[in-house]
Amino acid sequence: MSIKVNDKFWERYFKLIRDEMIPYQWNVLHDQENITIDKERDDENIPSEKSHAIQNLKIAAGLAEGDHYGWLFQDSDVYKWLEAASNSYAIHPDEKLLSMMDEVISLIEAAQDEDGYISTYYQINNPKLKFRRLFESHELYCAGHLIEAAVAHYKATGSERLITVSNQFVQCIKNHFGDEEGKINGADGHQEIELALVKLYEVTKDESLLELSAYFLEVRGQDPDFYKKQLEENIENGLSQGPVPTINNEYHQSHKPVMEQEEAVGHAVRLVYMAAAMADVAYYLNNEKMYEACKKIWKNIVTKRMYITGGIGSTVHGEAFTYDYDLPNDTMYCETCASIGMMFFAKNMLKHETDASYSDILERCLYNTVISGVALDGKHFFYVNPLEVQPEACQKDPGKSHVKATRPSWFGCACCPPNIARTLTSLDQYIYSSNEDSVFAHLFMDNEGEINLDKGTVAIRQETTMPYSGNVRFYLELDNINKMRLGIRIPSWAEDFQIIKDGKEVEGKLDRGYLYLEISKRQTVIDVHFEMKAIQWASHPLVRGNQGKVALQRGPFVYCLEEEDNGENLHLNSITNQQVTEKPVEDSALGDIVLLETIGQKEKITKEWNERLYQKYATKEVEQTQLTFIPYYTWANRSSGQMQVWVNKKE
Ligand code: FUB
Ligand code: ZN
Repeated sequence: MSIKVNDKFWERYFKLIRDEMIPYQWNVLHDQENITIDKERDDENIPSEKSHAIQNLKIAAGLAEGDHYGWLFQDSDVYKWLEAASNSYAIHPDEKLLSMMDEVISLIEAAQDEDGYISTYYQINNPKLKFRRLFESHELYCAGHLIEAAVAHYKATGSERLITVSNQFVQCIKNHFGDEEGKINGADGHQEIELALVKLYEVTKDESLLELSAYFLEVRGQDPDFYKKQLEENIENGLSQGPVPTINNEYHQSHKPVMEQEEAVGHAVRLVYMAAAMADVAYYLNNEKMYEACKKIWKNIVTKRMYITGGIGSTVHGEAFTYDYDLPNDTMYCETCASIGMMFFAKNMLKHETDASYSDILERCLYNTVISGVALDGKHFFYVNPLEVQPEACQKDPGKSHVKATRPSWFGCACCPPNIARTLTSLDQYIYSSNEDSVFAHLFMDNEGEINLDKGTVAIRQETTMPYSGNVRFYLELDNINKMRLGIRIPSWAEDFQIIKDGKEVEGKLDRGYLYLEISKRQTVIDVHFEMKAIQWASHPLVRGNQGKVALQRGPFVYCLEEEDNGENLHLNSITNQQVTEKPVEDSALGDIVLLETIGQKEKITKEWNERLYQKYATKEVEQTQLTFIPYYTWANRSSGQMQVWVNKKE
């Protein structure tokens, strides 16, 4: 499949990534950008003086002297940058970018040990503890990001340099890990290599990579004491390793074998990276039991533990899931990377079954939490994506130090910024999937390309007014095929739709949220019209904080109120039964957007409240107010102020 996205909405992001994010992130990784790096939360142990990521590689390569600086996984920032740069190069080849990538690749080659190992923290500061503190070491997590970068770089440029580095590291890993006597029989504390190995398999067709991935998935949780035992062994072997922490197995999803895990627990990014890998391995190895396990985890997330914005992770403590229906709007985590991981999970679930419940979530994550993670200038980022913010609380409530009212320039832990860049530049891989005789359209954006089916090729082109309104036109041209099926996702936000094939309205067959059309002419034009209007969503009654509230959505975008448009004390506003109108604005400070407006009510703070905190209940005085909603992803791009997604509803 080869698809090129030429969509106005997304091309703005590709350009932003190419012109701003990639050069900016390159400078930050080289410690050449004059910025303040924020701690992701109040914690004096967070390394936030500088990135030092390139310098760490130089030191490991023997090209500079000094100590490692930053998190144990600082190398992954460089690998994710390289992946984003490769994807961007594929969209828009550019010699300067190619030479920047070559420079970094040379450094990685130089930093790699003879035996294939690379992890600059352990190489520089702690060689004796290589692979011996897997609960936190992130060595295989970094290997995974290296592999993903290698695959992207190979696909974009044809160069095998990083594939060679990856293969050498994989061999080193195979030499150390496995259930044979004398090997380490366990997995990294942070899942990532599992999904990366499948990607490497996809380009090399080396089946041992699939087996290694399956091994890492299946060994997790077999011995819940594995991480603890590793630390105890270090003590027995006289290896100095600092204080021994208590291991929280749920945090690492190592409390039981993955096939038995039915709920989303622990660190949210780890969980969804793991689940994405499980879905992929299950697909390639035809492992029905593993797919069934994925379905249980998926169901638990989307029916009980996910925010309407596609955010996951209800608490900062362990950046983790908590319990069913616990979705606080102002203390949540909703890490950008976690929603990116949900996109990976959804994409891989779609390989098993074309079911709109997967692609709806993919779209929800992408158009809301994922792009909320980057400011419209491409140089400021959210790690945590709240659904309700009061800036004073971010500053004065220690329990909300992780919630930022505006996007910082960078973080001590910089996992999210390059993750956004690499994901958005790979959007072409999320639009369609196919099988022997069908093409499935999951996302709607202008694009064109070719998809290979068993008997031939279909040239496909989408022209659409999405995400602003719901018109999509498909042009199909069959080459060597007599017939095929096109499955078109009917989004959950489209209350009605109409399909016109070669000028005639058709009904098609609806199955699990996809409308199927039989295509038998060489050239076919299909027009789809999705009704796109503001919808008011309610939450399950057990989501305590959303009781009596609604959230607005139009098309793929969830909306929010911001103080800039609505004044302070957003919590005093209510939506009434007045009509919600749409107001398209072009070239605004927030770009081209459609505002939603309605006449609501605002509770007055009457003078009786002066000097009082409580008084006997009396009917509240309200005044009419105009409420203006903006797409959630655009919030915090103008001023620092309050923001709220869920708003009181008065019948
Ligand atoms: O641990 C590596 C990355 O840093 C995780 O995926 C993020 O949640 C952040 O903790
Ligand atoms: Zn992150």
